[in-house]
Amino acid sequence: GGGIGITETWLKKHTLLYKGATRHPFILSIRDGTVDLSSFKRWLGQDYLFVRNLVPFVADVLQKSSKDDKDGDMEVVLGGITSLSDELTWFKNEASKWDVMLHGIAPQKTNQDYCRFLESLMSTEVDYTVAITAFWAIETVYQKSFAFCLEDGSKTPAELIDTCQRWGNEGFGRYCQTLQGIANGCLEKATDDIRSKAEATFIRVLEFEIEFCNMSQGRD
Ligand code: HMH
Repeated sequence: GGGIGITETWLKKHTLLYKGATRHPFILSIRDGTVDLSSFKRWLGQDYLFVRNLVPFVADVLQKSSKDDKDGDMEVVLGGITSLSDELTWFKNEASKWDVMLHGIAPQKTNQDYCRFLESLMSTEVDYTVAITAFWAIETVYQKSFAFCLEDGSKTPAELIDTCQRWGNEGFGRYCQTLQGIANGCLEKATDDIRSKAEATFIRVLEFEIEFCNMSQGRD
């Protein structure tokens, strides 16, 4: 820990893409209170399906973290799985509040593509460093996006505060920083080949996150 890590240099290098994901018009519409409720409901249903697919991916990250001696990583990733379990419960409650029928929802193409990408990262050929970097990026985009909707000056509608709190809370922020520290530690020790694969994966995650927001707005 301490100092500037490799992920921090990537966040600077790919600022446009990172802002594209964390300051997406969908997020900005939540923050300024102009969000289209049909977009929000579409996001809710699709994100529930996405999180269901995130579980096996993170279970694979957990398995990869349990190989060799990845000091303490396994417990952090295990905590991540617990948090996804809570998220699934939350989605079910939230969906019933908004009259969204989770059982009847089919994944849209962008969602399918993103989930297929997650599946590709579950291959034994994919290094732990690449997988944990992807996981850090996936969680961090939501943390930064929703925390922005809670900052001073935001006009997030009262009924969406709970959603923003889900990922925008300080505890989730600390968890994302822990993931970032783990990713940085792995990346420092990694070969150039693995490091460049991890960077390409990070970029791909940002692109998928942008597409996911586009999809939620019906602009896919
Ligand atoms: C699309 N990205 C998407 N959904 C989520 N729930 C997260 C990231 C964070 O878990």
